[in-house]
Amino acid sequence: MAMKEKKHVRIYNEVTKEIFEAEIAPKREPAILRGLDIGSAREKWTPEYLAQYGGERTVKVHVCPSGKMDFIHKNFAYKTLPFNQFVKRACEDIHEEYFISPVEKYYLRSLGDDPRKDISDITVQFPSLAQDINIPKLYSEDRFFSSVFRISSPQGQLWTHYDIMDNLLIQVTGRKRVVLYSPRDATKLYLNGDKSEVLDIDNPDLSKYPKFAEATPLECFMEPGDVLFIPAMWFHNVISLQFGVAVNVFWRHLDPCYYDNKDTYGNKDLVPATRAMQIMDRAIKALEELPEEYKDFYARRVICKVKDKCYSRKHK
Ligand code: AKG
Repeated sequence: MAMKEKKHVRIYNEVTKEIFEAEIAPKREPAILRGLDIGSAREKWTPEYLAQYGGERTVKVHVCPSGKMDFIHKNFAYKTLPFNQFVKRACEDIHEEYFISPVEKYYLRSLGDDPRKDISDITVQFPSLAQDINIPKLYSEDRFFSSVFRISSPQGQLWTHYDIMDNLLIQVTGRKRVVLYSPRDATKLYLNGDKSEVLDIDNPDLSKYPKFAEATPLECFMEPGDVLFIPAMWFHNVISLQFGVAVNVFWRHLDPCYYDNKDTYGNKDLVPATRAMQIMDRAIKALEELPEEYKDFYARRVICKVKDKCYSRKHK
């Protein structure tokens, strides 16, 4: 079975907050925002500069023998390194000092001071570097949730996942490819929590994941200075084509009552959604008490009911 042809993310130039709020965010589709002022970081953030100004603060990083990180078979380890050491290693092809292999790859998703309680905010964890970046204020500042460093070795690939908040991914240095899938493709992505089990999106095993062929990929290649708007729940898979530094900002675009207060990553499902999933687990348990043919019959009825009542008219 052939996979669907890739579509391309729409590019907008020199967008203002007014245009973003009136025309782009309401579409609920990813968009590349080009020509925004992201500050002097774009020129300044060489590996040497990052190492000097990021200093010795320790960071927890993913270390993987190959670029393709596999969350199912856990082919990576979490290791702690001083930030300057990490940057040095992440831009090397072959390492003199290493954990697993001389060609291992590194990936940083920065965390808060206490990752269980604190939210990543680069102005708190990396104040001198944060001065160099101008985060485009396309959202109301009182909605800000977190700012996260994403620093990757060349060929580092992050699995397909979704977040529950709106997001601006600011590519500061290095090129990367991002492939996105609509929230409506959730049923074709073989989800395990917030992640897709289909790791090799370019050569998927369609005998194991046949429905993946029906998902429609939306692709973009980000250049330094590009900002990608990733609306909440849009799945994204990211590969760094070069050593690259990005900062992403999440903000709460919905009423604060929806969000789980214990969410430090911006990826815990909204409170009513978590409740619905738990109720569904209980419904499944109840169905399992039935003889096979009744279970099948009532499962179909439950699905019909959920579809009729809950699918959006726009997408039925
Ligand atoms: C995000 O912005 O949510 C990402 O997952 C970006 C990952 C990356 O750019 O490395």
